[in-house]
Amino acid sequence: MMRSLLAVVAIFMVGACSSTSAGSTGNFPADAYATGATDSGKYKIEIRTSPTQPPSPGTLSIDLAVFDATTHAPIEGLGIDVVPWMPAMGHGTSVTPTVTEKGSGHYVADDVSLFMQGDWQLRLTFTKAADDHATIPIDVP
Ligand SMILES: [Cu+2]
Repeated sequence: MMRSLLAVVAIFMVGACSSTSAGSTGNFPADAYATGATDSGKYKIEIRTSPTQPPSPGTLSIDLAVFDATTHAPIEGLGIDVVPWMPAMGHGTSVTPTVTEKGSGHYVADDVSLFMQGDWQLRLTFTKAADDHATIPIDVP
């Protein structure tokens, strides 16, 4: 009787854990994986990766936190184009990431296809509330 009750509890806990693992909208860790600044120096960007950080080769979701380099105020209302690029091999990806603004300066890029191990870049183009570019290095170990 006691043993079967423990089994039920164990199954429930496994189910609870798997339901909190990241989907395409992502659960992102507290610590940034990489940081960078825009070409103008006006804005800084932190990135976080999901479903794992560091990322494994494959399709990721990436949280982009964009804030003012001086005041640290979050920057809202940006359009952001994300181009993954592997500079050592001179290739990008066949899949174009989609970017969704989440508020408070956070933007989530889904379908980021970092399909090989190695050093990648996220080449970012900012439009609407800004006119700027940034290149953020991202290592896929
Ligand atoms: Cu490559």
